[in-house]
Amino acid sequence: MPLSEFLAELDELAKAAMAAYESAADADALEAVRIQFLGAKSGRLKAVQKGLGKIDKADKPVAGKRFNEVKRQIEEGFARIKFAKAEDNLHIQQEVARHDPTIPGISPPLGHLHPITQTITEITDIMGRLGFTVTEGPEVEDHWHNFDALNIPAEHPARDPLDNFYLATAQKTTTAKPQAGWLLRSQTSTVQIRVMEQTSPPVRIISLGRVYRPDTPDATHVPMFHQIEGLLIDRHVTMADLKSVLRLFGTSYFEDDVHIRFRPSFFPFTEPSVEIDMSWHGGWVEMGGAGMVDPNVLRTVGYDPDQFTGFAFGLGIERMCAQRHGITDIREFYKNDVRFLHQF
Ligand code: FA5
Repeated sequence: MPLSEFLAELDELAKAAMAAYESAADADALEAVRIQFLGAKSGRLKAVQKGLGKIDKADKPVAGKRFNEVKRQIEEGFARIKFAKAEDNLHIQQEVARHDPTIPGISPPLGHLHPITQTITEITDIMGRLGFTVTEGPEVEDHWHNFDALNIPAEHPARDPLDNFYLATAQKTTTAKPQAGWLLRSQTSTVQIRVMEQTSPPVRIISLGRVYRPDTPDATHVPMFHQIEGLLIDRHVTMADLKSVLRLFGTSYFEDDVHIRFRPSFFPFTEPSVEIDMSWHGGWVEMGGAGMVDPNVLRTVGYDPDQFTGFAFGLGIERMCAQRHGITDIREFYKNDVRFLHQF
């Protein structure tokens, strides 16, 4: 093989390698080019090296010297381009990482409290400011606290199995109280009894929690809902106190000058009993029931009705929350549609 042809082949290879290095898009492509030219087995340089054996003996030193130069050139070219590309990348990364405090941050999506939980917190705050402390009672109740002690006699329709979730668990056999058995409480009025059984008057409490009724779900009914129970027992308590407390409470919760209207009603544990309406946007909205605690109830828990009187009220929390936010169907609270819940 003539020397000139071999040298031209080497020059060609060096040029091709440099061009290929330049056009490699990333580190992987660059490495592929290196293998293509410098690969120990089937690299293009290796192929050209084979021509070295066919060079005249006299020309061999020149050809070998030039071969080594080109080999070094291709190797150094690779190292240089690799370094330059890494530098470029670093600059790009630094550009991206440079902090611009004027760009709004990316806030991670955060959950928040359920609207009913928010309402409970708010109501607790308002009633706390009016001097009421929070108490709790069990959701699984016995008949005594759900009915008997609340002056609801054995044959009363409020005990109808169609209106209550009775539990088919073992009966409470040790109690001396009548109507032993368990149910999911149908009202928070049970807590009135539990508190009065354990405290001497005066009493000023609220209790908020879940209650259960086998009501068919509709826009204003769900089978599991929440009530707030209020109870105030002291000397000389009257219906006027009840109305004042409810008005202060309504005005604070609805952030409006709410008025209270009482309509005659009946609850076995209050006498007299009323339905509570609150004025709202020009109309009257029913919020719950209330009344003066029945002397029978006071006697049952060992209070002297000649010394102490008191009022009690019970309001539906879902309906209050719906009213305030303009929700027309309380079932929305329990569909777990985050698009709905996210609005609160
Ligand atoms: C009672 O539960 C009485 N314990 C209230 C009471 C307490 C009276 C203390 C006197 C003294 P009532 O069954 O009306 O009353 O229920 C009270 C409120 O709970 C209703 O006005 C309504 O706002 C709400 N409520 C009743 N049933 C449902 C239901 N299925 N879904 C959602 N809210 C309901």
